[in-house]
Amino acid sequence: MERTYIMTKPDAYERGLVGRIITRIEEKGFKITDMKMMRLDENILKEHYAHLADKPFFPEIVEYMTSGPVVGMIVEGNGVVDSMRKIMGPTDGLEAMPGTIRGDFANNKSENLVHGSDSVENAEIEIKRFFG
Ligand code: IDP
Ligand code: MG
Repeated sequence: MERTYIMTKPDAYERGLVGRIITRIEEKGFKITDMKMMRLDENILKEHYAHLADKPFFPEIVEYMTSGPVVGMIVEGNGVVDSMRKIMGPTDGLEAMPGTIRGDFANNKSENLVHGSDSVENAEIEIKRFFG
């Protein structure tokens, strides 16, 4: 069965939106097969966001992502990787359509509530990274 790695970000926790994000996953019919709350550090963020590590805004990402707890989840289902990316909406909350998580709850490109793997291959790498 296809799997993806979903992670609510610290703003979701701070704003009390973790439950509503989980609800959207469940409403779609996907199964959460593992879940844990964590505090991330700079090292794991350099790995997880390696494609952004040399961007000028990387320090802001680290500050944001270490500002509170994240909730990591393994989510299973047919086509779950692409489907969850659709449910989340694009990176920038101002461009995300209403009805998507980011479209409904985010209004910028940085604090956008949720992470979701962008390919089946990366999903397996990220699941290993956060769940071992
Ligand atoms: P994604 O989360 O939609 O896959 P990525 O490009 O992989 O987007 O970026 C990872 C995360 O880094 C984003 O979700 C966002 O929190 C942050 N980020 C990406 N681009 C920017 C930017 O231009 N400014 C500030 N933060 C950004
Ligand atoms: Mg990404």
